[in-house]
Amino acid sequence: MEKTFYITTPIYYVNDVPHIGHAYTTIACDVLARYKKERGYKVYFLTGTDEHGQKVEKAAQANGETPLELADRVVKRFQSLWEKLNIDNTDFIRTTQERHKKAVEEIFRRIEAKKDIYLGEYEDWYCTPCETFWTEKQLLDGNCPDCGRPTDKLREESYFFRMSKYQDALLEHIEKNPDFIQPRTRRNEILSFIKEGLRDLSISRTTFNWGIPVPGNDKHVIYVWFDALTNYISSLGFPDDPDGNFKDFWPCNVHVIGKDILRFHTVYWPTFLLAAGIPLPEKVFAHGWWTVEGQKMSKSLRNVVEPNMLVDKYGVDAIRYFLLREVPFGLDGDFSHTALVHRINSDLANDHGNLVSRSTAMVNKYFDGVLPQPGADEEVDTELKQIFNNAVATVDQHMNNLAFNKALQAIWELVSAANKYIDDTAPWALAKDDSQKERLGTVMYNLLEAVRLIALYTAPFMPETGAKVLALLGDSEESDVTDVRFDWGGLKPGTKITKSKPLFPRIETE
Ligand code: ME8
Repeated sequence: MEKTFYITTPIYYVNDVPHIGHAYTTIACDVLARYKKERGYKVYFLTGTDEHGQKVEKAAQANGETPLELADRVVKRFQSLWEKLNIDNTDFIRTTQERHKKAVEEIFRRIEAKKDIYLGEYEDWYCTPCETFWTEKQLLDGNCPDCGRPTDKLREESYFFRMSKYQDALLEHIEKNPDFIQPRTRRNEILSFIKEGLRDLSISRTTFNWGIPVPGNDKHVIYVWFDALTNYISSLGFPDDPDGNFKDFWPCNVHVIGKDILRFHTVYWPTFLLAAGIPLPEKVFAHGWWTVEGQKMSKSLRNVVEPNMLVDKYGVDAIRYFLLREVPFGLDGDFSHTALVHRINSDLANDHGNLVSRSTAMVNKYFDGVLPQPGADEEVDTELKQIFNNAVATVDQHMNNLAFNKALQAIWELVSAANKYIDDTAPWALAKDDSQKERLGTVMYNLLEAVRLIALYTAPFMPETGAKVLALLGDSEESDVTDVRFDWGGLKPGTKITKSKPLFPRIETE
């Protein structure tokens, strides 16, 4: 049976334009999706936009447009940014699409049929920016405990989901599946939240219109989180096409999210699914939060980092690399131009870029650009091969743990090993001695093979650079990506090797 892999980003609200935080999550998912493809998996990678709810309705009103006009406009901003960042998603879901609406209605009906949805009355404090209800007790000085902004007292008729009924089942699931919520600190946070007791959840609103009407009672619209979370199955063709993508890809392998929306994904979503009789996702991974030059990103501080501008200035691969290399996935991080420039100059221009230029230049100088046949191994060659062979499992383990920075560290150990191999074998000295021609050929072969493997490893992170380097080595068939390509010895002697231009020009700083 074919190996499959399903990965999702959150669907982003259209009341805000995309910034570096959104780009971060989406790039991380793209990297893992590309990596799994390289490893021979059939991959489904989903992203999209969350277009309903009061927040979007209010933003549209403020702009003097309809919510759908706003959504149509902002969705283009997201889609063009993903294109610019080389995001290779399988589908893009919008919650205003008919296919999504059908899925939301169906899951609502299923839960209602089980008598786990009932009509009641609500009185609580509502934070509109967070689209969340709070009890009086949960408020901090009368404000939202999550974002600190003021809340409004709301009393309304509402449909409720019997979330309390699923408390024990959810606890048991989390306890039996230690990897369900990652990282571990997040898991502990959710465990103690559930142990405090789950209340029934209000899942409809009557105070505004912008949403999917409750089946059979269009005075109510369905709560935006009930609506939004369903995107993860509506994209797969649930409920109309149970034998297609839904069968192949559900349950999802990993929902990647920011830590801000952990509770929705690890309490609400799994209990909805339990009630609807649908299997739970395998894993929810919550990454950390980016600040900018030490400060929280906010429109009022005018410090929102605009990804389009960064790409124009530094190039797409440098941005993708930096975001995943700089901060362990799961921890908070700070974005600074100094740190970015430092990474570009040292890791990319110096370590990786120089390796590729020196290697391709030498094979051109000594062998007219035709890859020689390797001869017998010396100790230094065996060591190099061993380092590369060991990396296959190490990198794979880090990628499966979404430890992108560790995977990159392991890959850069390969870069260092290859650079050290050049110093140790001193090809320029071998070239001066005709009797060492065969030895020089072995060194060149091993070096270029190392460059090929590094290109394969870096390609999910830096697709343009990866493809560029592989093309220099006469390998342009990106489609031919299978596990075997990670074995040592894939380059064919006799291949024409093109001399590389600098991959990453150094950025001059004052
Ligand atoms: O919450 N640092 O959408 P949203 C890191 N529509 N990541 C950040 C970030 C930052 N400073 N800012 C945003 C929603 N993110 C809902 C989701 S899912 C069914 C519905 C990223 O537009 C991070 O992934 O507010 C966070 O979880 C997401 O954007 C929130 O996007």
